[in-house]
Parts: sequence; structure tokens; C-alpha cells
Amino acid sequence: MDREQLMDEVRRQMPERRWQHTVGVMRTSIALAERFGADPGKAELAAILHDLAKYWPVEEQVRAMREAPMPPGFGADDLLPYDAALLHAPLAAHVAESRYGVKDPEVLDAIRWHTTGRERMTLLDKVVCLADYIEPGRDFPGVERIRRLAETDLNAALVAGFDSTIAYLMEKGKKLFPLTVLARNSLLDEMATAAGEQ
Ligand code: DGI
Ligand code: FE
Ligand code: FE
Repeated sequence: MDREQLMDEVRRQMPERRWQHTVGVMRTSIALAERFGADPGKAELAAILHDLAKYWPVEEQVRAMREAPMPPGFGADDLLPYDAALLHAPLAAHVAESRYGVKDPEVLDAIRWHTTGRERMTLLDKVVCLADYIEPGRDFPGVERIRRLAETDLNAALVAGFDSTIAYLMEKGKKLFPLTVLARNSLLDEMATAAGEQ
């Protein structure tokens, strides 16, 4: 399947506004990849696919998750006690591989971890996760600051992105999925190491 066909497939599975978000993430992922030295083609492919399951009915997401192999601690039963909104990321990675034939593990990982992040995120993970926060259609408190940081500092921008998610969840009185906190800690460690090496 070529990229145009893949885009049509993904587009059919979501409302038009979510497709416009996906287009924004594609463009922003390419720009960030070029800025920070990731592979723009891989970034674009991950962006096309990252939210493909977001608008599947939740019961369908749960059913498909249960049939698919998932990393330890990242299956339906691990995610559901936190938020059903977490399912779509690992599910999209599974569908990308099993239905659309995506084999590149870097692309699949960037899709899989785009919502929560993870410890020791790869460059591609970071690019796609950050693009998801700052694509042009996003409008939430603090997004302008994250966009500014993204001009020069990938790690600092992503920390600011996770800060905004964590603050939002706390404001709503919701639980934090611990991996997001670990991802943020890991980025802070990387930044401290990089600063120490200067
Ligand atoms: O799919 P998008 O809307 O483009 O963005 P996303 O994949 O980052 O999903 C964000 C949703 O995930 C948002 O509704 C908040 C929710 N969420 C719930 N608990 C957590 C969480 N996100 C993170 N990163 N960490 C959580 O603990
Ligand atoms: Fe998402
Ligand atoms: Fe998204």
C-alpha cells in the first residue's frame, strides 16, 4: 500500500477534524525531524498512523487490544484503570503492523508510545510525541511556550508538553499513568547529563 492509499484508509476511520489534526502532526513531525536530525519519512509515516484507532468505539478498541500481543504493563487491563484514552496508541501500532504491513520497529514504537511517552525515548518517539502537542490546530493553555521551546530544545519542549498533560489531569482530579511521569523524569535526566557534558 502506498502512502496515499494509507492516508485514505486512516482518514476513513475518523471525523474530518481529527484527520486535519493528523495532517498537522504529519507536517510538524517532518519539520521537527529535519530540525533535530530524525528520519523525516519515518516521522511522517508514524504521524499518519498515530491516531488511527482514536475514534473506534471503545469496546472495539478493548476487544482488538485483548487479541494483540502488547508490551508488559501496556495491555488493555493495565491501561483501562487509568483512562480508555490511552488504548489508541498501542492499538494503532498493532494495527499498523498487522493490517498495513508496517515493519519498521522505530516507526511502530513512535506510534505505540506517542501518548504516554516512555523512559529513554528515541529521537523519533520524541519528534512524533512533540508534534502531537504542537501541530498548528492545537490550542491549549501553554501551547505557545511549548512551540517556542520546540524551535531549539526537543527535550525541554517535550517536558513542557508532559507538564501540560500532568497539570490537566491533576486539575480534573484524574489519575496519572505512571509511565508519563517516568518519561518526564527520564527526559530531565537526559537534559542534566547533556548540560554536564558541556
Ligand atoms: O490522541 P490525541 O488527542 O492527539 O493526543 P494523545 O494521544 O496525547 O492523547 C491524550 C489523551 O490521553 C488526553 O485525553 C489525556 C489522556 N491521558 C489520560 N491519562 C494520561 C493521558 N495522557 C498521558 N500522557 N498520561 C496519562 O497519564
Ligand atoms: Fe493520540
Ligand atoms: Fe494525535
